[in-house]
Amino acid sequence: MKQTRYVTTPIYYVNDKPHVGHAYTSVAADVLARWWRLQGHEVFFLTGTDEHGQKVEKAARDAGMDPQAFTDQVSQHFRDLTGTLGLWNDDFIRTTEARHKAACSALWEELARRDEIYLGHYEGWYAVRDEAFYGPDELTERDGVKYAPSGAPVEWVREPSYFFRLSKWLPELLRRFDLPFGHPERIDVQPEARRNEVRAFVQQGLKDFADKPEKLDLSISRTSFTWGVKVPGDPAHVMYVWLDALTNYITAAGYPDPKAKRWKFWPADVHFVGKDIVRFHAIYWPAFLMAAGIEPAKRVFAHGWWTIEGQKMSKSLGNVIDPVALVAEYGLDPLRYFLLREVSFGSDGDFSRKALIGRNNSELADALGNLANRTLSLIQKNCEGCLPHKKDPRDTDKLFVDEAQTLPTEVRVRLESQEFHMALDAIMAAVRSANVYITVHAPWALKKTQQEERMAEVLRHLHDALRVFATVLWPFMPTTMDALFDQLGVPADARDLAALATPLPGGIALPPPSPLFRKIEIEAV
Ligand code: ME8
Repeated sequence: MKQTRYVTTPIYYVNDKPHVGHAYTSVAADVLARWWRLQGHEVFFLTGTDEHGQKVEKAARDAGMDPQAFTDQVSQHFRDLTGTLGLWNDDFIRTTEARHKAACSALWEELARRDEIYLGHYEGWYAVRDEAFYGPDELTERDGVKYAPSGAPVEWVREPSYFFRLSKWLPELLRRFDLPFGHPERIDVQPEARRNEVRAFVQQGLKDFADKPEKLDLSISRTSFTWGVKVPGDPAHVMYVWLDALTNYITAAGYPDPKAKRWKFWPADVHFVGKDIVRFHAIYWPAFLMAAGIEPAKRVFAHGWWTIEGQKMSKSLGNVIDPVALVAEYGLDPLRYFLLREVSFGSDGDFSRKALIGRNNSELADALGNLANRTLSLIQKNCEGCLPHKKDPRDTDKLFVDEAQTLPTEVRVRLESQEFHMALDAIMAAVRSANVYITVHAPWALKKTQQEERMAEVLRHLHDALRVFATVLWPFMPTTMDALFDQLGVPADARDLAALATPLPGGIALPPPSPLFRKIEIEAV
């Protein structure tokens, strides 16, 4: 039976159009999903939109629209973006869909049945922008307004509310955070710094409220607005938008139907999130699930934030980057490559046009593009356009041939731990070695000195290496690598990792090559 794999992006708020931060998470999840597809796994990749809550309700009101019409419109921008970014997602979920409301109600009822929910009164600080509650000691005050650590203004809220017994689950969470790697019950929060942050937050809470742990319970319903999923049996309340939103990950897997076709994908392998929403995914979400008797996701991976040309991305600075414009300007694959190459996944990074152009020109156009073009042009010109037969490598070829052959294993190890930048580092090191190899063995000169047999060998080793590069780079740049596969004569059913074990037959005709990447002029920007 095939191994099942499940990866998610956060579902995006529809208060505004998509920006480059959204594109980043989505591309990372797509690369991992495609990598698993290359390995022959059965993959479920989910993305979608988060459409309830006060923040979205307010955005609809500001636009002078009814919330449903407004969310239909903005959600469509996110759905269109999956096409623009070349995502191969298996589903696109909207929290306003009937299947999702049904899943939320079922989860609520299960929690109520297990006595994990009680009715009380909420009094405290709430930030609409973050859709989050904050403790008084987390706030700062400026000009009479109080702010959350995220910079969002908070307001005082006092209303009847249902509570979730979060306090009860915190010790169990700590136990699971601390289990060794590979333990089936471990909740793996990555990177390490985020795991420590989440652990410390839970530990501090347990210490501060040792004698009144119920203070750590979570308010999970609101009565002051209506744009949300109604609480079963008490329609004056709508569910807290994060309980609603997090549930999307099981809705799409078919919850509450245990016989659903997709339930085999749960628990998810990786939830990709930005660093600002780790708390929700690493504390609340696993606690809700454990309380309902459902296994939590295996890993939460939090990536960093992008600044834009050295500045925080913000509407007021007018520097919010539209990913659709970026794709139009630089092409999809250079953008996908840049996002995962430029910074280590998990750290913050700076988005600059100069850096994107630099990576495109030196690594894609020069190093990889020229290597492919030189090799394939020589095969066209000097081998009558036919792939040379495979021969055992001579001693002087062995190091190069081995490096290419072991590359997929190295990439696998890196991608299994979501070190996209390290996977690309290893691939680019191998591309550089191939450029050294072609320069040292100079196949263009061998023809002239009547060493045609040797020339054919060298070109074949280069062709084999290019096939490996196309395979391991396909998850990152699917369109361009499909073009490279075409030029290399790799048939459609041989474009995966297992197929690399079977060499292409010598003698097959290859099409004339054409450039894979274009160089971008810095002056043009
Ligand atoms: O948080 N760089 O949605 P959202 C990188 N609906 N990532 C960034 C970024 C930046 N400059 N700005 C934002 C939500 N992001 C909830 C999720 S999931 C059940 C509900 C990231 O549209 C941010 O970190 O506000 C987050 O992961 C993602 O964009 C979606 O943000």
